[in-house]
Amino acid sequence: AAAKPTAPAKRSEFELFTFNTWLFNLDTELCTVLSSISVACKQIAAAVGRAGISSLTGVAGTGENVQGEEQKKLDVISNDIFSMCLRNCGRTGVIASEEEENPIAVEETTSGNYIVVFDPLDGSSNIDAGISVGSIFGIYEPAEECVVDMDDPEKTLSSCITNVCQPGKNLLAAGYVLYSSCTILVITTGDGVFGFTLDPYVGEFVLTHDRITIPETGMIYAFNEGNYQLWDAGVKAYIDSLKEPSKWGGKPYSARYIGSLVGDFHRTLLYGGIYGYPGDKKNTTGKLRLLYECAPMSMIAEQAGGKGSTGVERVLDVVPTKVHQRVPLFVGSKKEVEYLETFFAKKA
Ligand code: AHM
Ligand code: MG
Repeated sequence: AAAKPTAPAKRSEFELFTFNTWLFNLDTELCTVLSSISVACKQIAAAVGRAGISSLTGVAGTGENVQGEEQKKLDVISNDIFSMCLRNCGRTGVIASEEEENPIAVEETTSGNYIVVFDPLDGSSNIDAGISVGSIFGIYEPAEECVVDMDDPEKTLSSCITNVCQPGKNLLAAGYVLYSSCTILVITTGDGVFGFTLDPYVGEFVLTHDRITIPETGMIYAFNEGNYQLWDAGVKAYIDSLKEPSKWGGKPYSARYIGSLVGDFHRTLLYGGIYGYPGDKKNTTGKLRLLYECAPMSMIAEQAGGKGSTGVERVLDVVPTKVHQRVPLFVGSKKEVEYLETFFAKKA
């Protein structure tokens, strides 16, 4: 059942509308999964905040992950925290992480059987400089009954992959947690977008952003322009056009790029504008992963009145064929993403 919570008028300055209160409006099984994710993210926030003090910066020495990227200590820790919380909640059938090659069938499941996809610590190249990072997650219902056959690991794995490889339009819930000057959890269960800020004194996520809507337009773009020479003519022409003062009759757009999807997306959600990671000559499908980066962010954008596109297709319609599949991503204000799409249409 979709949540329809809106914070009631405050009766006292001490009254808090917490994430846990909000969760009571949901199906109890889903509520248990989301509650476990919020606990994982509180733990990760604590680890990120103390990284420099407790020697948690730097690489883990575990070598490259499935993405061919060197794992940081905090990537490994965050993945362990996320996985343990999801296993312990007893309601997840399959989990798939950016940090693990294959999805995992959860033996501890008692009921619920949700499929959870996640990137436990996105933007981790920023950690050592104390710059914003985040966690991203999406939750699906099983596409088929999950086969867990300990004598046949291949059968189990193929069933897990089928359950995980669902288009974003099937998502029951999507969210992220930004670890920045404050820790903020943003979530949708298909009925609007809500933001909860972690009160460090009380230890609870408190509703601070009730039904977020993204501005229809916005004068900020977030692209890694270092890749400009590798882009297609359409993307180059689009970015060039944003620098023309005449475009909307006013000043040129501002460029902002943290290099942390969660931070760049969160600013776009609140202030408007566009975030983009195009395909390029070297990586034709871009860098970002469909299942646990592009699809959850696109669901949140759509639920807030914005758009998520590959340039030629709605991100939520893309059916994954691989767990770690990449797609180009353009997400943000509706009119900004539609304007970008006209440059792809010209090319076709
Ligand atoms: P990660 O999952 O390995 O952290 O990579 C994803 C990150 C995003 O947060 C960010 O938007 C992007 O990579 C930045 O990439 P680049 O450094 O190529 O601009
Ligand atoms: Mg990531």
